[in-house]
Parts: sequence; C-alpha cells; structure tokens
Amino acid sequence: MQTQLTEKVFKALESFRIEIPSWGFANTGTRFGKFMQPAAAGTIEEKFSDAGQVHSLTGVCPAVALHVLWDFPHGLDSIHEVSALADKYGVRPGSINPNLFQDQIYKHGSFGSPDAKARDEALEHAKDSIAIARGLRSRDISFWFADGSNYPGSANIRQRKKYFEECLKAAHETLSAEQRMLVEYKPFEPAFYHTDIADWGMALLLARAAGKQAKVLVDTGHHYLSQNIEQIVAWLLAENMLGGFHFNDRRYADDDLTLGSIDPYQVFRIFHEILFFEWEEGQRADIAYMIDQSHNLKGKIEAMIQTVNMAQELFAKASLVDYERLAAAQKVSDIVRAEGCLQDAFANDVRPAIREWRVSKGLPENPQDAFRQSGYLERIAGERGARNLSNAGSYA
Ligand code: RM4
Ligand code: MN
Ligand code: MN
Repeated sequence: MQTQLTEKVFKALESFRIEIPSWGFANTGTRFGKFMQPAAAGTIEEKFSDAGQVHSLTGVCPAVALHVLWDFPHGLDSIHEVSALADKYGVRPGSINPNLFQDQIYKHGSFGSPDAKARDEALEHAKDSIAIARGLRSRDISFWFADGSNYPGSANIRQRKKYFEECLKAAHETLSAEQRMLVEYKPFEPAFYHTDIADWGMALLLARAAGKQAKVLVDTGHHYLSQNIEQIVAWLLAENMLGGFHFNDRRYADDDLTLGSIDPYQVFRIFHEILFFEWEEGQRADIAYMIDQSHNLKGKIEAMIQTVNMAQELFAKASLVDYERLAAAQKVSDIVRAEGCLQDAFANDVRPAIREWRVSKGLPENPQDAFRQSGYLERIAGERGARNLSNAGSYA
C-alpha cells in the first residue's frame, strides 16, 4: 500500500520533465584553459547519443537544448540531420539557443550594437534560429545576449535599450503561433560595467515590448549573491511572464555548478513558489525546466544524471508542503508555523519513494549505478579518447 508521501511524490514526478543541454556533453573549460575528457562529445551525433543515455536511464529528459552555432553547422540545412539524430537516440530537439556573441561582428554587441550591420546580422541570425526551431517543431527560442560595455560613458544605454526593443519585436513577428521567445538576463560577464539585460525587470520590460509570446527565462546562476530568486519567480508567475529556467548552482558568479550542490534549499524554495502558485490557481504553470551546466571536472554524463536526480528530489520535496496549513498560518501571521511547513517538507527523505517510482516505470532504481555498470562510458572513452586528448585548448 502506498503511503501518502509516496503518493504525492509519484504525482509530482509524473509531471516533472527537465531538458538537458547539448553543450553539457562537450569539452568546455574556464577562460584559463580546458581539461579534456576522453569521453566528451565532439559531434552532434555524440551529443545526442549521450543525451539519449541520460534519458533512457532517468526517463525524464526527453528533450535536448541546442545551440545554433555549435549544433547546426549548416544552419537551416542541418535541420534534417539533427532531427534524424534525435530520432535515432530516442530524444527530441528542445529549446533552440541562438548564438549572438561569438562572431567578430559582435565585438560591441548584437541587438544593442551601435553598428547597424551588427544589428542586422544579429536579427537575421535570430530569424534563422526561429525558423530552425519551427523546422524541428521546437517551441522555445532562448535568447541570451552578451551585450554590454566595460567602461563608463562608452555606451549609450538608453539608445541600446531602444535597439533591443526594435530587434526583439522584429524577431517576435516571425514566431509562429505556438512558438515562444524566452529572454534571459545576466548581471555581468562578459561585460563588466553594464549589461544590456542585467536583471529580471529589464528582461520583463523587453519581453513585453517584444510581443505576447515573449517570456522571461530565469538562469539561477545569473543573480547577485544572496538575491531572493524565489521572489523573482513568484512575481513573474503573478505577471504570467515566467517562461522557463536554466538550472545550475553557484557560489560566486555564473559558476554553472551542479544544481543543488551549494544551496539545495534555494532550489526547493523556487519549486515551492511554483507549486504553491499552481495549488492556489488550480492550474499548471507553463514553464520549461532546463539545465544550463557544463562540467569541466566531473564526468559529463555522470554530472547530468546527478543533476536530474537532484532536481527530481527537490521538486518532490517541494510537492510535500502542506498548502492548507501554510495558507492558514500565513493568514494569521503565524510565522513559526508557516516557516515550519517549508522546513518539514524539506526535511523528508524522498529518495525511497523516487526509487519506487522509477521501478514502477521500468527504469533503473539508481540511474547513476546503472550508468556505471552499463559500460557506455568505457566504450565512448575508447572511441573518442584519442581525438579528444589531441585537442587541448589553452587560454591564449
Ligand atoms: C550564458 C548563459 C546562456 C548560455 C551562454 C553560453 O552565461 O547562461 O544561457 O547559452 O552562457
Ligand atoms: Mn543560461
Ligand atoms: Mn550562464
């Protein structure tokens, strides 16, 4: 017989899916250098193969986020190949991420650049990305901009805001009815004086200026230290402007550490705000949960499985909050009882219930162990090792 806890956890897990990023399987590094992993994916086929592993072991990662510049070598002409590879490995293309920061022309910005040629090129790329997404039946196009400046006085901040409004609007006009534009914000890096879309308020205003199908994307690593991210989430939900998440954890800045490795309670609080909203409104929030992590030190597939496990755990814990009790306590400002509702839910060990759910789905009880025993890692390290190790990058 199922206990009440198990029942609630099962229900939560049924509704929880999380998208994994193709770039999480490739060799990446810090700006000081790369440490190459023999098993890292070097081609789009290898990325899909690794993503397929994560999905087949966890059962909750059916979609893979793709970066246009890195995963579509022939732009729109790569659609067929990408879609065939997704099919081959049992996953589907997820959100499409334009790349508006790597080309030389973007040295002083993309949508915010004072150079009309750079803005035009950026807009063309944005439109191509939307067309690629449409060709793959991907709903979300996630826009992150590196735009900003390094020195006071060097950029016309208000003029750049206007350029952003114009370009986002023009891109939005090419969305089809079912597509969404997600606008991501980040306080600093690579620009260190001003960033054009530095916080959720700027992203919200720009999304509203762009059009009805634009929403805000919250990357958990893109906040100042100790910022109350769950409050941002609650406000965006209340405004019907929360489109999705890029999940990761951080200690200092945009560290891209494994979700929940530093502060699992914060992720729990974010999930709580979403589930509390759903309970109060009696409807599901339409949010894309995505991972944005790229591991240099941990094994890439292992780290991805660890992240998915942690996301499931924290989501399941958040679903155990007693909302009636919480709402009653909040109403009479019974602070200790209200806070206790969150603490009690967080203190539960949901791992046994998650294992039971996996077994009920025919999935391995422990995806990490199953991965280690599968021999997949040894096989790909053998196949890819020589190429990967001869490719070491350097800082300069
Ligand atoms: C940014 C941001 C974006 C990601 C780029 C590469 O910091 O998180 O989502 O696509 O990095
Ligand atoms: Mn991100
Ligand atoms: Mn980031």
